[in-house]
Amino acid sequence: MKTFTIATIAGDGVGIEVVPQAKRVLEKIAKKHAVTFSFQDFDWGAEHFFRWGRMMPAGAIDLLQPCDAILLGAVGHPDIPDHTTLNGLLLPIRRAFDLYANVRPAYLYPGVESPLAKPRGGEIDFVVVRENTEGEYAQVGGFVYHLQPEEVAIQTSVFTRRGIERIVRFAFDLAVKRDKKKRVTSITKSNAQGFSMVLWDRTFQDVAAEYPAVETESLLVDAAAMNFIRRPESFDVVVGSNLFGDILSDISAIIIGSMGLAASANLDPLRRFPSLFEPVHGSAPDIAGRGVVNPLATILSAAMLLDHLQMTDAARAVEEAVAAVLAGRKVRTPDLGGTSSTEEVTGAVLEKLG
Ligand code: GGG
Repeated sequence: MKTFTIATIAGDGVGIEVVPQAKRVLEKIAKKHAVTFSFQDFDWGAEHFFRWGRMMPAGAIDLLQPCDAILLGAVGHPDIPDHTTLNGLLLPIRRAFDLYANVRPAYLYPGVESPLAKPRGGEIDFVVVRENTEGEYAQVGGFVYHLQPEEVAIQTSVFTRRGIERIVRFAFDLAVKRDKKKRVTSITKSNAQGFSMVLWDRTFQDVAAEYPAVETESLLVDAAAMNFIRRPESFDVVVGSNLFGDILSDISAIIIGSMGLAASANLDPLRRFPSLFEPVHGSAPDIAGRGVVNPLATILSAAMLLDHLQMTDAARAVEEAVAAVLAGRKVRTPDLGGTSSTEEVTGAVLEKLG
């Protein structure tokens, strides 16, 4: 029997509640698909920071590297600055394993209401592909006259042709694989950012020339934000830089009904290192510990993990079970207007899995 080693980092806040729910689903899948998941749980995050002064131990990357995949809950704590939590855990893992493709699907499930008036179930179906290792999140910069009245902060974006080319190519390959609208939309702000984003535009055009069967569109990020609301049904694959992809994927998450439904994969498409799967939402301290967080974003992230492990049937089974629960309109957490608990929603998914 094949065994996959899955590292779990539940992290902080609601992350501690949603990761065990995704594990319940993976355990059920293991029984049905004759595989074993060996979970290695790492208690890194805010509590680790309070005790040891760092979000994860110095050897964390070495501990994760032999695993087949990583499942992450959320990072962030009200008593620790956000830049400390993010730069102490998630961003270093993305960089260490060169997880350059952050894939964030936006699908409006039948039975779920979008806050937008027009789209019905199935009518929003696109994927945001976010460059995940460089750009605005490269952490290059520093302070001059630190903490003095004349303080200066410099934060430099890093855009490389190699980095842009590989993420744009990933987006085109995904559009071909999805075989839907076969359309890639590139997001920049090249009217204002005349170096990095102009390089992005040129690289996009060069890669696009290799995919004549794929339609292309280029939008400035402000126009893209507007069009995600105005014509969400027109998008197929949307590719953007680290910051723009991060921001736009919160819009795409909310127009499919809830942040609690937005899954994501941080992929090493070359499969040299373990890829990381996480809900798009953060640690949500306002609802943490109450047993009401929506587990579906993490369960759908686990489905993406199964896909990455080439357990395609199992991945589809999880997605169909989630779709059936949502179409039933009965068992749902408060973010979707329901009164069910986190555990009850997972229970309904397990029941649909049979
Ligand atoms: N689910 C992981 C998490 O806590 N995400 C919140 C967040 O702020 N992530 C930043 C990022 O994706 O770059």
